[in-house]
Amino acid sequence: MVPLMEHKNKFYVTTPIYYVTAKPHLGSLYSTVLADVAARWNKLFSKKVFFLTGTDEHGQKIAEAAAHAGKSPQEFVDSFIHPYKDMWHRYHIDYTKFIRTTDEYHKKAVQQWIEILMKKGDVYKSFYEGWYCTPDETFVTAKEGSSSDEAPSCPSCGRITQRVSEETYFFRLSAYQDKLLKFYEEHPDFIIPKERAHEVVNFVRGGLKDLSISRTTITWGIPFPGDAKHVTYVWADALNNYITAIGWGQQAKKDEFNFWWPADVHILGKDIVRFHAIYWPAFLMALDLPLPKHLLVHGWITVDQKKMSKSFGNVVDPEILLEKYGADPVRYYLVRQMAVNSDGDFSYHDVQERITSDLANDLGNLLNRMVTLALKHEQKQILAPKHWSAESIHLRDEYYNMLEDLKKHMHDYMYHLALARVWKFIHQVNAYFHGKEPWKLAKHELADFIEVLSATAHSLYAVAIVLWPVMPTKMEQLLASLGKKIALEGDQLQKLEESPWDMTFSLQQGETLFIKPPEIVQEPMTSQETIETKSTSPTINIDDLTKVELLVGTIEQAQEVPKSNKLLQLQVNFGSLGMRQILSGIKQSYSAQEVIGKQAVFVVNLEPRLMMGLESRGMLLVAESEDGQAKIITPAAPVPNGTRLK
Ligand code: ME8
Repeated sequence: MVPLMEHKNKFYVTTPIYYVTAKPHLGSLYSTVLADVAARWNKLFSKKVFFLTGTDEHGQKIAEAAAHAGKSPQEFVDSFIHPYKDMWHRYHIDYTKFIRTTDEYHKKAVQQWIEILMKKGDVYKSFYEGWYCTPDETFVTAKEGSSSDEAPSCPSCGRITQRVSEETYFFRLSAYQDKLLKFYEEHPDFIIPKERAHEVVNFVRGGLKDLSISRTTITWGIPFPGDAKHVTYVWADALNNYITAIGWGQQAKKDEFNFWWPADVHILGKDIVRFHAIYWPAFLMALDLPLPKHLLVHGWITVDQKKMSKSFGNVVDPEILLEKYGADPVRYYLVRQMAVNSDGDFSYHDVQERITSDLANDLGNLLNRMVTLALKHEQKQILAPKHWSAESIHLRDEYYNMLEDLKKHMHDYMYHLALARVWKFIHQVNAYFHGKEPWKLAKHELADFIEVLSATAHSLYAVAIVLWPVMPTKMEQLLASLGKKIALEGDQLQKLEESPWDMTFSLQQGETLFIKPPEIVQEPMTSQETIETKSTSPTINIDDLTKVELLVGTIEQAQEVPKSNKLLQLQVNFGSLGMRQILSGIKQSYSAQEVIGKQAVFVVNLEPRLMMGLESRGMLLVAESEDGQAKIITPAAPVPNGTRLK
């Protein structure tokens, strides 16, 4: 068995390196956000973290795309580096290193790898005759029994393959079949989720053929050492990025390499599992290097149940999402909505729903209500009480339970479950806060009021820390509202778990944490389409809303106002709150007779106004239909007169 390095207080995470034939799309963003979440989560434990991402720049696919664009391959790949780095920066992706496979140190290290393998006899020269899928950069074997000149389709993407017949260097993959099977057996959690391991094991059991690792019919690749006719096969080049980036092949970086390797987790989509679970471990075995601890294999983001890809023309542009919703809400949507272990369909409706319901209503409003109420009652410094009530202790127990469950989900890389668990707790905090009615306690029970503020602040503090890996900027803003900062020294989770809730908070009114997105007018899909933004009023907070007193009343009497072609004079019954005269400009839409007996919604705390010599003490709410007609707003079912809207 290949020995695993002893445990070190470090965490090394990687994303796939992306083919640079286009700007990043939502799929590449998804893998990269997952890696960023993993990196930041480990930083919370004060681990040393190395987060690697980058670009895969060689091979036939890129050479063809460059030719199509009328550029040299180098010019072509260079043009995508800024868009990638810029996008990652704007999505708060805090990578340690961005590797390009055209980097000199990488090219030299790959050549060194080939030389070592040649010396060992793991690489030999022969002839390859078969099929090749350029979009997937993969050799495809024809099905048993099919005629030798019938092009098979690629088992991964379904496209028709091309005939390849050339001299090549082979890697002796077949020699690693048994070792690989033994490794999978001894490391059942190598591939996450486990379901994905079966297909890999079955494939290897089916027999491994030696792998062609050089091409003579293309020139855009790393020159094969000692044989100028050949360039290195793009996957043999690309997979090695995971070791070359941290110094393998450079004498001066030996210690650095030994510190970081093996990778703790490689994150990748299910389309490239075979390369990572079979070829890559075999390459490492050939070097006598330890194998990565885990592969986190996530599903595909689909649009209308079809894989999102350039060729289907259904690519979602992360740039548009960023402009519409901001980086952190999109990160949250991706991590929460897409189950790591299965495919997930993208929809704007779901993005809006997640932001409105989870972020703005459940989390943002809770923070805002708590801080606004506290400051309104001049409570800025919130000290923890000496004794907690039973309800607060119950909430604190739920907080401990949440932390325990969350840690397990995060450890298993089931991030969508981790977020669902945090939201269960946020709902409990909301129920606690509203159940305690602190706005009533503020008037007569100051100690109880402060206790509710303190328990809520302790809960929100923990929520902000554990959600920081997913929404770093927003959670730093939340912490600032509590008078706190993110600390990355020591084990933050342990601190939360051991907290007896004895912190003091210094509350600050910040900007609204999450803004509800306006209704979608038209779904933007690709980068070519322009973004349609609706003009919206500035947002208000809940306190602004409660300033407006909205009551349901029944119109008991109605008559036309003489000489006015707009106004009706209404007498409205508000139950125990009495009758009121309200004038309304609905005469073009309703006759006086039509409105009598209707229940409707009124603003009742507007300043009284004189219209045509008559006093109006309120305003009837109406919606205007497309043809300009006023439509009275009526409760869906009758309610007692004087019912307040909330
Ligand atoms: O395969 N849903 O690069 P690539 C989810 N260069 N993830 C998606 C996705 C989708 N619809 N589309 C792409 C390559 N991805 C090689 C990798 S690594 C040594 C070399 C993500 O640009 C997902 O992680 O085609 C997938 O595996 C990766 O992008 C493929 O990126």
